[in-house]
Amino acid sequence: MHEKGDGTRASGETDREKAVLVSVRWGSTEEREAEDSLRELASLSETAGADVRATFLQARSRPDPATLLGKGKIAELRELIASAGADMVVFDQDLTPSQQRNLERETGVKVIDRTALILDIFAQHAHSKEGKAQVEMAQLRYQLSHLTGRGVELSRLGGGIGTRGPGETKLEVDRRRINARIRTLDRELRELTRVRRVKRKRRQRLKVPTFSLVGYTNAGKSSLLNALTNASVRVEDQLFSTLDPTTRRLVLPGNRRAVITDTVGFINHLPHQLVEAFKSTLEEVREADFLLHVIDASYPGIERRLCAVEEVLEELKAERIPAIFVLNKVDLLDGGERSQLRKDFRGAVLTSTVTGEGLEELLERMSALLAASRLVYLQLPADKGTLLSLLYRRGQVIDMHVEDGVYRLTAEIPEEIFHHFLPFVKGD
Ligand SMILES: Nc1nc2c(ncn2[C@@H]2O[C@H](COP(=O)(O)OP(=O)(O)OP(=O)(O)O)[C@@H](O)[C@H]2O)c(=O)[nH]1
Ligand SMILES: [Mg+2]
Repeated sequence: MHEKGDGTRASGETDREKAVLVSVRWGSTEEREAEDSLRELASLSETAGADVRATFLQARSRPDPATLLGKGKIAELRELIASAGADMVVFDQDLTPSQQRNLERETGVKVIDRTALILDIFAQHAHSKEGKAQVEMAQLRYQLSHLTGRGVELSRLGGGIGTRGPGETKLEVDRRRINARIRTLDRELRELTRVRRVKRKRRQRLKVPTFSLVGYTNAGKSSLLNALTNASVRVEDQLFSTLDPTTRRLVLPGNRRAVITDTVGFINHLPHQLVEAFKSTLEEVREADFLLHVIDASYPGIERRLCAVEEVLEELKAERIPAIFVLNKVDLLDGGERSQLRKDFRGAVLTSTVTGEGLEELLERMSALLAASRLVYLQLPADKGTLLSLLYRRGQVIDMHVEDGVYRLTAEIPEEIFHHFLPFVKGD
């Protein structure tokens, strides 16, 4: 996928862990999809600070319940580990605690899965108090789900890459202590969520429409935020470099004011513990008026990544928010590839934060979205008073009468709040 991001870890080459990556394909998974996923696992491993020595792909009709891989393949894997001088194995598939244990016994090295790896990267990249608390919460939940039947001896940070430094303290963590810690973190996070909500409410009261950047990790969301607002948010060729949301003001063509927020990127099989723990950060997405869905157009398999992002948006109940698709990094494409993209993704804006191409067009499109409203006929039940007042504040009520305790309205509704009214729109 991308070149190895050097300097991702301060440590020298010698203490980088040497990893073999394994993916087991079964059922209807296509080979290309599995290879793609394995390439992504390599990026993740390198971002986490490991040195990827070899990869190993097996197709089976169904996984072996004890070890995923079959007996013969385990022997092959053992040889590969020895010849590559590897000291760990990373599985692309989630492992149950007993599978992990069996595999560690069979291979003689540390075995982790994709979820543990992603949690580890998040741990390395968390800077703010909130980010750190969210990551720790996700890790504790992961540990908790992997405690069963294990002589519990886990490192504090979940036993991923980069968490085994010499100064590390191995802790005997039992369920009760994990739970107690989860409760403390939960209290802290609730308070931070409250503060975040207050800030957001203030923005909403000021009626400044919000655009939220969403998309796959490394698509160029932070670069776009910087390019559009001259802000300086950390941009790196790494996965999950942004964990803390950043909000910036923006003046769009036609002198329309808006704010734009950058947040954590998504990935295929984003561990649900993370979605859960990052709920308050991701609330920013759900509460946005519009989404800028950023896609790395230079990466093969755009559709798969689009679907992964759509899945997370659904989980966040943000799938109905109007979105502009932004196909970024088009500087890496030739003319033919660009026109193909224009055909495949009608309505998308092609951008490059490197050459500045498409940025004006994007700003124009954002402005047009703010200006747009729809004329509709609504039937609003009497208990939807807040929606009615929202309509009066932000929209244009053209005609209204009440019948059987139901408001019957003809109104112009701005695009950014339209999704609130969708269930009450009658006919055309
Ligand atoms: N060639 C090219 N590279 C780009 C472009 N935009 C961003 N990049 C590069 O893509 C990488 C990722 O950019 P970021 O802006 O950090 O991506 P992100 O979506 O914020 O990533 P996360 O925060 O990790 O989810 C960096 O190496 C950028 O320099 C572009 O238009 N063209
Ligand atoms: Mg970013």
